[in-house]
Amino acid sequence: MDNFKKWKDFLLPYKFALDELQTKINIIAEEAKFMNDYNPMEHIKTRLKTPQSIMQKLKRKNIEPTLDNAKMKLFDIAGLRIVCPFTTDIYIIHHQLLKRTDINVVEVKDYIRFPKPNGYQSLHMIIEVPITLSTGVEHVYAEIQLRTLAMDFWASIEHKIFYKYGKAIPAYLEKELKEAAHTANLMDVKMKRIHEEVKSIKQENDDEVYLYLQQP
Ligand code: 0O2
Repeated sequence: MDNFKKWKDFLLPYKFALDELQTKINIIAEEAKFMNDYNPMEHIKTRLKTPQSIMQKLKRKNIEPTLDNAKMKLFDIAGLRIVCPFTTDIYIIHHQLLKRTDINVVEVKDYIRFPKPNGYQSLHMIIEVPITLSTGVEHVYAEIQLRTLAMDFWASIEHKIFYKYGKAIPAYLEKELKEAAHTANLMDVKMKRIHEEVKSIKQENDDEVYLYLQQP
């Protein structure tokens, strides 16, 4: 079998897993909008790791770069990122995913409560998705990353600059990176507080209008 066909066959179930997951996540968002008039997700992004990136990751982890090892030892070949307005939304979606019976949550890495040393924050969920193919059911691993907009801003820029830089980052830059993550975190906290205050002002106004309308 030529190399291209081999990779195409290997990656196909991961693509299907992403298609299925995306549909499930869209339904969660649609239902929330319908029930609460609020969407806990800003945007969703999916990506399949490239063959080159799969092999590089195996080598980085000192694992022999074979397709079998990729299948058994890498859990983020299929990746889905959910970017939320607020941290509270992340944990709400996380709980909804934990309750589902059509996927199996294998591992949760909470880099929000316990950020990485460089300041990276996100909630990672490794899940197993059953995919029904003509040949039978295949169980495929996928990684869901949940982040706020501020965390995503930090992580996306950091990924461009440093992630996989391959060398030790100078200490003063590492410190600045951490400070930037802290600033992103402060912004999350501030925006959440403003949101809560606006909600309570709106509630007071609605209550006043209601009482006014109740008057004889
Ligand atoms: P890419 O290019 O995004 O695909 P481990 O549990 O440590 O053995 P792993 O898989 O490295 O193995 O787990 P981890 O730490 O949960 O990282 C998984 C993914 O999270 C990474 O995938 C990144 O997408 C993201 N990530 C983790 N740490 C950082 C970080 O410090 N900065 C940024 N920007 N992203 C991070 P890949 O395959 O490493 O990279």
